[in-house]
Amino acid sequence: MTKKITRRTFAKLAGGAAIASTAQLPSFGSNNAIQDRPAPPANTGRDFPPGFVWGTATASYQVEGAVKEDGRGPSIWDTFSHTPGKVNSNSTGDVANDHYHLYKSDVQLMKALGVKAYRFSIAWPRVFPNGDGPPNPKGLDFYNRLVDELLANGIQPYATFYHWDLPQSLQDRFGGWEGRDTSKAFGDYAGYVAARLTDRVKHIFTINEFGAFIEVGYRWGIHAPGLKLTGLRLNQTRHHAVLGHGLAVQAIRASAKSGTKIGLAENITIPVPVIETLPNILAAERAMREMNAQYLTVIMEGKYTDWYLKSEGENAPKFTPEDLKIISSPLDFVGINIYSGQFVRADESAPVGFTHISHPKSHPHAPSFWLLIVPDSLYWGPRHIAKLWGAKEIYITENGCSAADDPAPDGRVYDTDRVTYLRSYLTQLRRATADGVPVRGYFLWSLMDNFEWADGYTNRFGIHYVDYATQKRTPKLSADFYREVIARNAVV
Ligand code: GBH
Repeated sequence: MTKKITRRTFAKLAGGAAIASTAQLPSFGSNNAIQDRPAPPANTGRDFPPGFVWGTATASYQVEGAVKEDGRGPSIWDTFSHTPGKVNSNSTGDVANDHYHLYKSDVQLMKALGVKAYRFSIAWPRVFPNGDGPPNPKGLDFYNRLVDELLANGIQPYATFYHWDLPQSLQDRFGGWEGRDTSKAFGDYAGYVAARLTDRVKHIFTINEFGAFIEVGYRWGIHAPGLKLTGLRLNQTRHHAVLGHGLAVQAIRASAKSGTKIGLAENITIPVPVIETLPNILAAERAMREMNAQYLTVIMEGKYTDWYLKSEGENAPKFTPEDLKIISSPLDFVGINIYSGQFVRADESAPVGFTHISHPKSHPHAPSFWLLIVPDSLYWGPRHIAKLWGAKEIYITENGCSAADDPAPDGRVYDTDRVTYLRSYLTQLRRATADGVPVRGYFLWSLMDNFEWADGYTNRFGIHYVDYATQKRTPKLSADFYREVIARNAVV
């Protein structure tokens, strides 16, 4: 039976004060004055460690445009996006956000947010138009200008050396990552760039998302170069990608100024214990190694897991012990891109002791169908990495979501769904730092809407809305949210 609460009873419950006017709002303290209440709310239980690095991220082909400028060579994404039917509405990155020309005002957007770091990627075909051979100094100059502009505005540059825009010439001559020569060319390019930028760039990510550009580009054919490899050819291509990473780590170490930190940015598959029991947590840790066997596990452990080699049988990649040493060259930090997770539970009858629980159809997701909402992934991802491999520094190199983002009549975008997503994910990240997981920073994907690969310009991920007809950027509600998070160093 529910008792009807009268206005009077409510006033009593609320501490005896009348609620008729704002001057006499109910108060729980002895002093009723509204001014004495803490405002803004305290950060208790929501704060991040001091010095936590808040940043935003983008990638060259997704924002730069200027694809024919200053001697840039073509990349596999130019070829792919210009092939009819490959990208939604046949969109291309020819102009994209014109960041190549608008980088100074884009740095001002970051400054207004208060970010401490910007993660951008270097277009390999700007620096080496053919992938190898003669460099193109004018191409590297763009990144010199960008880095100087960032530093002049108090923003630390974090550079990714490969975010999928492979020089077309390497695809034509070596089959891209199918060929070991591409791994070698990547190492050479990385050493060349590191020698010229590390007087100012102190953090380098070799490769962005092995698990995406190989699987989606060389296996599913949905991204450039649009191949559908299987069996040994696929496994060998995966091997060449991690080998390229290892060669790059070694080349960067050899040519960089001291104090340069090297890592990667991998979209690991994150097993989340479906209920946090000890057996499920241990099962999730076993799952973590197996679900990432071809990429992060071999990089961290210097060997492929027994289960991966066994299950691939004669299609397992061919490699030498020397390859494994190169692949597992020590890193200074581990970067992970986290959007979603996979629920698992312990299962003694399964080969490695875990079972993956498929999402029901009703599990909520962002407009991008693959982006299932699993906030706990931002807790378990870094925790698994610290626990399994003893990583001392971890960065969340991407996190964010797509949203409908229809501008309101006042021209602004009130992306409450993105704010809700970010708040719930960051709450889990904060749980990780509070548990002592050494997460040093977080890069929100993305600073602004941009070319979303095969989705073209649909599925916006930015916290700034981009009107592509005018190149005008407008902060969304999520930009206001992020500015507040940064200012308070806390989930808000
Ligand atoms: C990141 O990938 C990328 O690093 C970034 O460039 C991108 O803009 C951002 O996420 C948002 O998507 O078409 O069915 O094959 C996140 C991992 C891997 C998720 C590829 C989408 C393609 C699904 N992505 N995947 S499908």
